[in-house]
This record gives sequence, structure tokens and C-alpha cells, in this order.
Amino acid sequence: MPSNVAQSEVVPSENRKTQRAIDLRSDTVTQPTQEMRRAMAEAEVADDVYGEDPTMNHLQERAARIFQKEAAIFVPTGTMGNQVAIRVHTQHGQEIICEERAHFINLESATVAAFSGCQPRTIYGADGVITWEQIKKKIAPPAYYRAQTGLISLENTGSLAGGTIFPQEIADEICDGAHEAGLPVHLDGARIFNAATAMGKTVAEIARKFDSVMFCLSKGLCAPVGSMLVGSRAFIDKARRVRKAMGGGMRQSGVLAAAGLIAIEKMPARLQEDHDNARLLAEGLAEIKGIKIDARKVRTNILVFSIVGTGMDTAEFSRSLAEKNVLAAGIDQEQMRFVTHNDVGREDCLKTLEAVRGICSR
Ligand code: TLP
Repeated sequence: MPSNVAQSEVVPSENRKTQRAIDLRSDTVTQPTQEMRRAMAEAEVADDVYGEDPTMNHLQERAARIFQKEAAIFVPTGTMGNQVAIRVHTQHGQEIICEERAHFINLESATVAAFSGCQPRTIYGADGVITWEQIKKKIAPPAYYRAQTGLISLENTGSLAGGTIFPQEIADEICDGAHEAGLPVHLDGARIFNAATAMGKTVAEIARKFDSVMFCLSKGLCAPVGSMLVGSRAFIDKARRVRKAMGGGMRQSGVLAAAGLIAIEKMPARLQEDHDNARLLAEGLAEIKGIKIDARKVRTNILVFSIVGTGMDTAEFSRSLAEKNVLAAGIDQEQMRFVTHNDVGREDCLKTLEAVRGICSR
């Protein structure tokens, strides 16, 4: 299972110096826009541990308003956002039900065990989508020797599943069922603005029934740092304590919030462009011998495709691409991931396809 997507060992430093690389490793590599840089330089700031940073307070109010939740809190990373939420929702010794490719169990250094003392109870769902029918069978019976279920966590878009959309009616049914069973539901919405764009919904509509949502400012929305948690006032008050305990209480963090404000107010409007570029890549890849991808399934900015038919593994494939100045990584030995974003244009995608054709025809 996953993954080397978080690694950057394929970057050929000489290439980087001479020519801008086409970086499809992740949308986390995006540069802050000029407007963000200006806003950061000019941000009014104060100590946020005292709750006095006006720019940070403004960002948190705007995020709560946009998601139609009572409150919001800024966290330095998506990982911290997920793990703070999990710590607030659960008790040590409990289980969390999720899809087996969930980011928080695969790429967050077992924090769920180390920090919250919980274990995952996973379910496989095609495209990362699991149903209430599947989940309800996994809720632990009250036997004294069984770890009790403490939380259900979903992901939209599903990162390792290939940027997939979690259908709203299925998510709503899960939230309703969970609430009836007395269980909270968290959404890892690292890329919820991509989901909203592809679904033609607002983020508030997607978030409505969830008890907490984490979303990232620092991915497709281009902020340099930061994620947010939204939820009820009581939940956010507890999250603030846990964030501090994890070392995430920051001081003049308004410089980060200034970029975050532009990320949530302005950047969602351009995400369709990334989705169109991802589709362009997928359609081109589908025609290359040795590569397998269902281009119709690519609806957001992430594509995962099999390279088994090329005779290469993903390490070799990535190295060959890097020689052609295209950076990407595998999620396992057989599947590559490409992520489109603000710093990759249509022209770059066409060049990428040319590079892939070149290495596959060798
Ligand atoms: N994902 C990163 C890497 O960790 C793989 C990426 O490049 O996609 N939830 C989801 C669904 C994510 O994709 C990520 C980051 C996170 C949480 C964690 O965010 P950060 O990296 O800010 O801790």
C-alpha cells in the first residue's frame, strides 16, 4: 500500500536549475500568488495564543461563515487538523471506521494510535466510497472485550483513490445513520473545494451533516501554509486545547491567515481549470500503450493510473519522467499519481503526455 507520493527523491537538481520542472507530484507544491505575498507582508498581526490576531480571527470567522458552521480554527497542516479532530471526537481504546485508503491512517505516521490511542477499522470501497450498509456492520457490538466505535471518518475528494468524489446522498445517509447510533462523523476535506467545484455544490452543502470538517488552504488553493477545522463552537473550543497540546498554538500567525483569506475567497474559482487539465492528461494517457486509466472517472485534479503494462515499476517510471523534467511519484509499485494545480498549465500537460509517450515507446 501507499506510498512514496510524499517523497521528493526524484527531483533532479541540475534540471531544476536550468529549466522549470513540470511538477505533478502534488498540489502542495503550489507557489503563493503575488497577491498573497503582498497581503502577507502587510497583514496586521498580534499574538494568536491570546486570541488577539485580527487577521487570524477574520480568517476563522470567514471560514465558519463559508462552511455555515459555528466556528473554525486554523492549524498548520492537514495532518494536525485531522488528528486534532480525532483526538476531540474519540477516547483511547476506541476504533475509527474509515475506507482503507484514508489519508489519516496511511500517511499521517500512525498518529491516530500514538496520540489518540485508537485503531482504524477499515472497509474497502470502490473509488474510496463506503456506504452506510457497509459501515453499520462494522460498528462494534457492546461486548466488553470489543474496542468500541468512536468515530466514522470520510474523505472528499479521496486522495489515494484518485481524487474521487464522495456522493452527497451516500455521505448524508452515513451521517444520519451514525448520528442515530450516537457516533460523530469527521470529513477529511483536504480538497473539499475541488469536490465542490466538481459536484456543483457549495462547501457548506457538502459539510452540512458532518460534525467536523478539515480542509487545506495549502493545496490547490495555493496558500503557503495552513489548514482549517470547522464545527460547532464546543468542538472548536476543545480543538483549541488539543492544538496547543500538539504544539500548534502559534503567535503572529496573521501573516499566514492573510494568504489563507485569499485562498478561500479567490482561489476556488479557478479550480475547474485544474480539473480540465487533469482530464486532458487522463484522456492522453488512456491512449498510451501500457498505461491503464479510465479517463471518465477523472473529475478533479488527481489522477491515479496503472503502469503495469509498461514493464516499469513506479520508481523507474518516475526517474525516466524526471529526466524529461516532469516530476511525479507512485502511490505503490504499480500506480502513478499526477496532480494538477495553479503552477501547471495546459501546455505543461501536453508536454507531459509527450514525455510519457517517449518513455513508453522505448
Ligand atoms: N496529502 C499529501 C501527501 O501527504 C500525500 C498530498 O500530496 O496529497 N488529507 C488528505 C486527503 C491529504 O491529501 C493530505 C496531504 C492531508 C490530509 C495532510 O495534509 P498536510 O500535508 O498538510 O499535513
